Amino acid sequence: INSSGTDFDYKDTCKWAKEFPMCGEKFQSPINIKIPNLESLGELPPLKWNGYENAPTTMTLVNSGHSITLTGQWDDNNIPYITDGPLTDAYIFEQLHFHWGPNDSVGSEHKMNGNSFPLEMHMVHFKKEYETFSNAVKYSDGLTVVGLFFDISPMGSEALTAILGGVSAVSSSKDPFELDPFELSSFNVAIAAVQFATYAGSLTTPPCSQSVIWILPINTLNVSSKQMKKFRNIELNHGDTHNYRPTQPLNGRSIHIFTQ
Ligand code: SG5
Ligand code: ZN
Repeated sequence: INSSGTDFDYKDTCKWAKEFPMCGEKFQSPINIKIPNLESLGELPPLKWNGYENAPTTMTLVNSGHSITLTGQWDDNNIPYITDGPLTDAYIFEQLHFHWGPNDSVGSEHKMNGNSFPLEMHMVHFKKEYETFSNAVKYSDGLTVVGLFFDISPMGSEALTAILGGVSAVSSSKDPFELDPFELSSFNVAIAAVQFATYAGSLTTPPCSQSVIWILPINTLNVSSKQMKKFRNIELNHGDTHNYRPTQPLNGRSIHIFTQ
């Protein structure tokens, strides 16, 4: 619910721009990433994950009505942040959440060579110099979101198990659920030594602020069918059965590639 008392749904995402004008701007997300067309950023330093091995003191899962969102509280100096790669400063971890759909052929927001994945996870970070997430959203380099793609595999993913352990408590409830704290490093370990695509875009939900440096590893992690079933059981606002926005026009932006 925004300040004018309205909310958005996924039934007609083209209507978002009527109430949220930035959703109609030119450099929106998600996009389709065509791998053969990428330009190389050359010799970038590897992306660096700092403090991801630190477990938080508390960890909370909440159903926002648009996704499930995981947040944590870390002691001073223990808070996870990323640096280097295409980034010019430290970006502090804010939250992670997921996008999915009613069946395995859809769900991810970004596409790779026109292909969708059943699940996409977003690790949202804000630029340290802007101090807070809500302030950082006002700047074109305010946020960086690392998006991870998941594909179906019988084994699923251990890291998802820890999150999904709390999902039944929030599937039909807006009450926050306290998880047993765990470190987030399993996700970045899983994408060690892979290539990344990066481009400038927006939040994929209203208000669609064009404040995001997107970082997308070009590989997939595993999710089992049983794990996907748990995502699809989460009750979203307005009876939505998916929470992905369709891909948006590139409008001349370049997508760069780099390796860790
Ligand atoms: C917004 O952007 C919201 C997120 C929302 C993303 O700015 O942030 C806030 O409102 C600050 C609290 O919503 C929440 O965090 C709800 C608790 O994403 C989601 O988590 C729901 C999909 C959109 O982010 S994205 O561009 O990475 N998809
Ligand atoms: Zn997202």
